[in-house]
Amino acid sequence: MYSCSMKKIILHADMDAFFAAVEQVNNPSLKGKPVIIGADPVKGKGRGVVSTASYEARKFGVHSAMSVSEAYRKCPEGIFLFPNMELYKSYSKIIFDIFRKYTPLVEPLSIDEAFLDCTGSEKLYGDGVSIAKKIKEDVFNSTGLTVSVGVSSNKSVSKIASDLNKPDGLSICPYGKEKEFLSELHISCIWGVGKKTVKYLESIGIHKVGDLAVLSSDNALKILGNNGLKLRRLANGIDNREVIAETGIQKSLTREHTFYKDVSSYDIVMKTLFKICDTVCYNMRRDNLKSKTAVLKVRFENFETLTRNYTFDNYITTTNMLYSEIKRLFELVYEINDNRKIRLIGAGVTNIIVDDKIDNINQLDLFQDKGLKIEMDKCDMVYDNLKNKYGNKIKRASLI
Ligand code: TTP
Ligand code: MG
Repeated sequence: MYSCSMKKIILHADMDAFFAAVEQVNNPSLKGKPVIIGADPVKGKGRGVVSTASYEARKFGVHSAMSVSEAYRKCPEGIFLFPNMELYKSYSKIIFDIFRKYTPLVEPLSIDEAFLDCTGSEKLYGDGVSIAKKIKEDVFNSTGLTVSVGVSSNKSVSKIASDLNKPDGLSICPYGKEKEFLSELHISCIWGVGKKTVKYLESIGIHKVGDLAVLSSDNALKILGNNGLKLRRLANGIDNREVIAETGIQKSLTREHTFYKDVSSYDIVMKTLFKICDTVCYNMRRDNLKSKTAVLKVRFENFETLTRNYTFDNYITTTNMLYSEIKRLFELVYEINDNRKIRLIGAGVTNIIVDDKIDNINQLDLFQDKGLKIEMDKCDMVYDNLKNKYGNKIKRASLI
């Protein structure tokens, strides 16, 4: 029998000490010095947290998310700078333009990090290792910055690999060796294994990825609940997720909200996310846009920004379908970073297609859903009709 699965070349690229490194190339007098990006430490009395620290500062034990006052105590000679997001964004653009030279399939994860599916680029640029080397060189020649790259046949392994030899790293996992590659690493490297899960797994003697990989599926389910089988697959080096490219055409429909004051209340975040999902879904139904991929964006108080996505088997049609997935994605992110306040959240859909074949859903009679081919929530239908008629003053009771 022929197998339809094809060996892929997936790269994960992550800039080294990004904000701090940009400051250093932008101002050469900072080269080789401990640079700490965050707030003013006010001689150890300042508030706020560290966004990142140069590798020189990391030697003193300074790291992202530490309070600036603690960073000051560990490294009083450090050069503390406020973040200059506009500067970092301009460098990010140069870097992502370089990534897109090597493949159109670039999925950004944050301002300094992306997956690249280079499967189709072999003829032009050589195998995965050659492509990774070229990208590293290109980024360095254009910006003076270093990037660490992981190369393997899937997202999860490449992401783990890029972190193994930072800074200026290049780590390769040969095809077919994924499981061995991971087996001696600590479980915390697995995507979705947060602090709480690590603590629990260690308490029952599971420390290495290899320990997780050998669990029977029954045990994985018993120990880790619904996520058990997925985490066990990842521990075995198996990950079939596609790299989802961001293109220039309107392919996404998202909304974001910056809080007036950074928030730590789960309820406020959830309410805001529901509101956003509601608006996005209404617009999607109104304009006959269809998507299977939900996206979430979270920016923490220290400007760390994460995006997560999930692709359903079916199209997202109801507000509740989108909202429950966004909620799940948020909870995955939040477990890892639980004590940080949130500055901004965003949600929506990506990989949109416009479907002209479906009649305008809004013209259908309220409860006459017999002939409707796509699943549609009745509450959404009533809501859409009222909103079309009376405009934005129509609000869901749950949001009043
Ligand atoms: P990271 O890639 O996580 O960190 P980094 O690039 O500084 O260092 P590394 O070499 O370990 O990759 O994050 C990218 C940027 O995002 C980082 O330079 C600053 C910002 N950031 C925050 O603002 N807060 C945080 O807690 C983290 C982790 C990152
Ligand atoms: Mg980085």
